[in-house]
Amino acid sequence: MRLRLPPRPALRPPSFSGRLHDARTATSVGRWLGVALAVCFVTGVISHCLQHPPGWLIDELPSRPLWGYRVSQGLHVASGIAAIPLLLAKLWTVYPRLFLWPPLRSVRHALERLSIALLVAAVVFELFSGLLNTVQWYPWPFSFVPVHFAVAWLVVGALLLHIAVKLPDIQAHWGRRSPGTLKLPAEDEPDRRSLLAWIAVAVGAVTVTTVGQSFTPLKTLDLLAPRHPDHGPQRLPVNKTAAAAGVTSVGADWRLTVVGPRPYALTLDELRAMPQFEVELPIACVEGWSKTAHWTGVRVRDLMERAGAGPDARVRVESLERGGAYRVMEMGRGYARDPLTLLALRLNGQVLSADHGYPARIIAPNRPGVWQTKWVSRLEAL
Ligand SMILES: Nc1nc2c(c(=O)[nH]1)N[C@H]1C(S)=C(S)[C@@H](COP(=O)(O)O)O[C@H]1N2
Ligand SMILES: [Mo]
Repeated sequence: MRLRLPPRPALRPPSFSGRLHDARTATSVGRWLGVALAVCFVTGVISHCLQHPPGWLIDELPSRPLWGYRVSQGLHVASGIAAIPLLLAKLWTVYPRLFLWPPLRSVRHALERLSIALLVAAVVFELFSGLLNTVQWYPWPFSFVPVHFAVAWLVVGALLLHIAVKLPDIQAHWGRRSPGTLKLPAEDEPDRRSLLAWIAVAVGAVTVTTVGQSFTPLKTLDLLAPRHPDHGPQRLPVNKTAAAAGVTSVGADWRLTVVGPRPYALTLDELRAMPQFEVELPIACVEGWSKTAHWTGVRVRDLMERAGAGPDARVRVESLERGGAYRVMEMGRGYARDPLTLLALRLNGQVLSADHGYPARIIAPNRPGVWQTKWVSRLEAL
């Protein structure tokens, strides 16, 4: 039986003169994009577990390595940024297929195109919502974290499906000596190599001009990232200033309240009279910047012990801030009993500035910046 194809439209689909819209180029670019998305996904799940752990995980979260969250979130943002030029290159390589005629050949073909549409939409959404989050711009009505996290799973599902469907093509074009590759015109190879080289230059350029926000050896090249690790009071960036948080008048009547079986309150002078510890720990913001600083203060576990709390207690921390998502924070016992977790009073040798949380803030190892609560007024054993 002969299949009757629909007539070609009067308006002819465009023809493409570029010769690199082929499976070999799509495979070359696709595998780098795949690596970037895989790194971005794994580090994103780590970030999510540290920021919003499910109940059973709260006490199991490790407070080591000290730099764990800093590296993982630096990679998350860097791989997401690197994926943007890779995605654009990949879309350029395959976009002539948008104009395939007939657009749908079978149910299988329809499902394949649908899954690609879903994949492209989800990846574009993830990369651009993430990028806008790094500059703290939220031009949408939904809350960023849950939606960004949910769509990440959509990307993974659609990507695995895409790889499974394209596996024969991927195998045929993986290496220069793969069987499918030989059939392509050899004269395109130099063009393909220069295309790939320019993609590498683009990825290198966006990486080198932004990665210094967390990888401080490259901080002098940090031209495009929204935060520079050295810019801010006491040589540390600030996310929310004291003015923005409405914490502008901390007076001599400030007290730290510690609640446990034997609750008590301390003045700032009494806190300063307790044994002080010094730690070298980073603030690692989920938005991508991070920087190590020198903190001095009182161990949270000493404060909790004095209130009669057991070594397994979780700690709830409250800020003077009136509202805001980070006014209240809870830490699992892994962080609460870590000797490096401090209620810090000093930063880089000086009394904390208002923007860094005067009179007291939390600093804990291997934790997202959002949970390094500033302007602390109350600790409670749970
Ligand atoms: N009370 C309170 N603490 C807070 C925040 C906040 O908005 N309110 N922002 C957090 C975020 S998102 C980060 S990255 C760090 C930044 O700390 P820094 O300003 O001292 O560098 O503080 C955290 N502590
Ligand atoms: Mo942050």
